[in-house]
Amino acid sequence: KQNGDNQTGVVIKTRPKTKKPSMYKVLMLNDDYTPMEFVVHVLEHFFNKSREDATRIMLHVHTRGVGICGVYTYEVAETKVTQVMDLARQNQHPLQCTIEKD
Ligand code: NFA
Repeated sequence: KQNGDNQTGVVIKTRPKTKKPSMYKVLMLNDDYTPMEFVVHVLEHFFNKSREDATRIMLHVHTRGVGICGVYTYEVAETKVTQVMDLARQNQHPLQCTIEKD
């Protein structure tokens, strides 16, 4: 199919078949052991948050139990979860992140 007049005077329009990707929230879970400063560092380093936003999100997770680090395409979200959990494990912190469809 093409756009435009196809000999009949009838104009058929096609839409581009591009689709917006599904988006996924990266959630962070509270625990009793991961230092607050480590969580703030993670939010600054992997989720590009300012120190102020990182501190706000960390305190939200600390008090509410769960919070949103950011919203990304699946592959980016998965990569961030892996990076965060790898760094946490290296530092022997139990910090957990998960992905949830937006
Ligand atoms: N609850 C942790 C503490 O008191 C801090 C923390 C915040 C851990 C957010 C995980 C996520 N040290």
